[in-house]
Amino acid sequence: MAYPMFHNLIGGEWLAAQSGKTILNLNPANHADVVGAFPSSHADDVALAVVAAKKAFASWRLVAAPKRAEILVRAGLLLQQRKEQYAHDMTREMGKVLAETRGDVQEAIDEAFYAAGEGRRLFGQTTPSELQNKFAMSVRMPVGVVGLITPWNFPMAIPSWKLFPALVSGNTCVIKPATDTPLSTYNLVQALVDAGLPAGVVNIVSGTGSAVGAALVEHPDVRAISFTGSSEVGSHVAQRAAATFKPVSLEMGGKNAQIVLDDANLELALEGALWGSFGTTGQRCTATSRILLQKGIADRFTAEFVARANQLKVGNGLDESVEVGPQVNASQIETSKKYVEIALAEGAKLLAGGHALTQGVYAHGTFFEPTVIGGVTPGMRIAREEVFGPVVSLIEFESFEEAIEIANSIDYGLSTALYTKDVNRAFTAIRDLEAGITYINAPTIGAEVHLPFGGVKRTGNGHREGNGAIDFFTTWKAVYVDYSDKLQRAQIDNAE
Ligand code: UN1
Repeated sequence: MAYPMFHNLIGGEWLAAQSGKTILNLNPANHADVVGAFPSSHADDVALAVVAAKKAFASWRLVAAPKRAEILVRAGLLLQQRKEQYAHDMTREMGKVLAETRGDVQEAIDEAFYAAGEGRRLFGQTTPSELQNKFAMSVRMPVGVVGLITPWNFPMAIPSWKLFPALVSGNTCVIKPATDTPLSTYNLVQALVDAGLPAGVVNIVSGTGSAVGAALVEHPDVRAISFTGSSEVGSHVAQRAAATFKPVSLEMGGKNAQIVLDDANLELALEGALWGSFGTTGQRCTATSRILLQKGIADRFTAEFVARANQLKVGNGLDESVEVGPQVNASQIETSKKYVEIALAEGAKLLAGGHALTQGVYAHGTFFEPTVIGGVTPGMRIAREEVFGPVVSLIEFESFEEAIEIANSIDYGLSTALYTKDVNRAFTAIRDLEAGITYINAPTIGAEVHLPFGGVKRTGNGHREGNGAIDFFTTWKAVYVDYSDKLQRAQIDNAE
């Protein structure tokens, strides 16, 4: 079957990988559907892209920030026009249902307008000097060439979280799209190109993490790396980047808890848990993977939740009636299977799903049943390790304090949710939950682009995307302007 060939974007030109090799992008709902062939690039392609980005940096950094921002506004408007097409492309390459891929494109649109607003802010500070007739201020400077390594689960939104703030700040970029879902990054960058982005300001180099990602991290002229992916890979990235003292922003795993107290609106908690656990087929770093149930409502919640999980329609995300799409690839299916086995071996109970779907309409894709595991205790591996699939654990508790303790007892700290009507407990949870995000009466998924996004512990290394990305993509310069026309010695001439 014929399928399109895609090339790297380097210095404004579309170039094949120097290896001449490609990687096929397959529809996870139907592997016979080949979305396209993308370059299988290596360090030599990365090197070319970095040269192009370095060259473009010399002029891009001098474009006034409000003008850089206008390109983002135009790109945002183009994304609005192309939303439906790009959502279809994304469902085809990634699997999640159309309502969600429309949301993913929308998140990129939101980010375009939000980051564009920074073009007229990029605020620094002024402060009094300790000396007379001397002016002191701090200004934000771009970092230079930045390397962006992005995941497959939000194949347009997450690249936009990195590209747009990096660009408005005056950096030039080399982006490595996820190996499974490069088309959405291409679509995003195409919108930027059509919006008038100069050649070389954004370069795309496709390929595997071990070839392209590693080369970006090690390249001496790449000044910073922004990475979203697993904690294992993130740890390698940070260690390798340390050799050249590159700042690294890491956005990694989660094991997010939704806590439901006895006084909660049960219907709301059920809807939230279902959406948080099985939206995006559980493949979000913010996905609900532990539901903590207070004893008084646990039985009722469990029965209803299991019934609803069993009713979810699994299938090809291009079918508007489908609620849960495929997992992105066979290796993710293996992980889901493995964790179901581990959970059962540890003594937990399978309450719903638990198996790959392989027959009939599912025969040519990578589908897994929405899976609910009950009788889970906080020490079990299924309660502690990230699955990144449609597998959720139910854990029961007695007191509010115990729930907070269980929620915090893991190595991750991205998102948390509490369902209650008790305002005192809500604010106590906001204070005490160890996570970058806490929702009250809303599920663990659904962050908005203009708030800080990121987490603690194994989830991140302290940086934030959204409101916070500018801090990563700029570096401070302190500026002193002495208009006294004489030598004034700091710490000496102001002594008396
Ligand atoms: C992710 O899963 O990596 O908050 C990002 C959310 C989305 C982003 C998820 N807006 O669920």
